Amino acid sequence: MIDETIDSYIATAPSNIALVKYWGKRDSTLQWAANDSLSMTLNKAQTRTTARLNRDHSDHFTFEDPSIDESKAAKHLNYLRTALGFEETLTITSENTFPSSCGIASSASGLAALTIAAIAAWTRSASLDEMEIRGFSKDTLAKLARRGSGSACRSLWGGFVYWQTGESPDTQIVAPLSNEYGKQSPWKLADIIVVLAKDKKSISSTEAHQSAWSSPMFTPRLSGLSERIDSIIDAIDKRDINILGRHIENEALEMHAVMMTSEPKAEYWCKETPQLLSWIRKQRQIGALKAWFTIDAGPNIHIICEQTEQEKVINCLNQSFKGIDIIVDSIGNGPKLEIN
Ligand code: 2P0
Repeated sequence: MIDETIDSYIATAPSNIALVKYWGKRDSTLQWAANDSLSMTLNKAQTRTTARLNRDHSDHFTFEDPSIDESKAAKHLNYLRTALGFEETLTITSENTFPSSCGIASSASGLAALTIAAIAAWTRSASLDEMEIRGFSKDTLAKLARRGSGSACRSLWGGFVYWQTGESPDTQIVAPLSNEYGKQSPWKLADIIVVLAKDKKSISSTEAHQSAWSSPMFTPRLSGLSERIDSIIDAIDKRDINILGRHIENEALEMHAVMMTSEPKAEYWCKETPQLLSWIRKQRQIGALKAWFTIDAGPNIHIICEQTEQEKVINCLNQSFKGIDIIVDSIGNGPKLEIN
């Protein structure tokens, strides 16, 4: 039974789409990524998680979306409690603001929201500012969220977020892109997600990360990445969609080439995935659209374009593919915390 006198700590955290992918780890316990990654925070795709102290002997979870991995969440909550020296158990309720089972990964937003809500409840913090006063700055929260899911550490800020691997697991840095952040408003990019398949992944990202090193393409990828990241950061700074687009497509294809040549293989595409990729390229070639793609660990395609191009892309998709399932998202802000 819910005790009405106990406060609810409600954290809302955004998902993010990686423009430079986190793929492969140097240490899976400490969540030390093999390479730097860079993401765009999303606006609509969010997880809203409520934590309440439950005066009980165990945690309780209600996930109103089956795409949130409950065992990952339970393990992370135990990690946080032990690592931070808290004792109280929690009742956790979590829901995604995007449609259930739409094929969008929710571990980034889910684990970021869980980290914030749980620590807010344990420290009785009513805002992110109060959490900072109690020793939990966004930097600290990002480090903690990373232990639950690597990509979650990039969901602590809005705009473009850069996760640098550093020289050791402890010196990893996550921060918003400073130049971009210094501007009056972020570059208004859209992410039009084409949902091609909603099935559960045949192999989880966490498992597939482990096999990345077995791909003959993985080490060559690592040696070429810093140049690509510099080009992408420069393109964001100059707001040059042509250069950004070219690099993010190569990046997504390279990650999937690594996945497909790993042992065991992680083949996430469905038969429509390459058809859609060809379609996007064709639309660019004929001058119909200024849009580029990226792909997550799944079959669905994220079409990245400037928001001024968004309606054109949506109309063109609807004309070419009757009944196509799309979610229109855009660059968004960081997490929020409220108390009820
Ligand atoms: C990313 N992905 O950068 C990459 C691109 C998927 C493809 O991070 O094991 O769920 O929890 O750290 O964060 C998905 O992997 O893996 C991911 P864990 P995670 O967004």
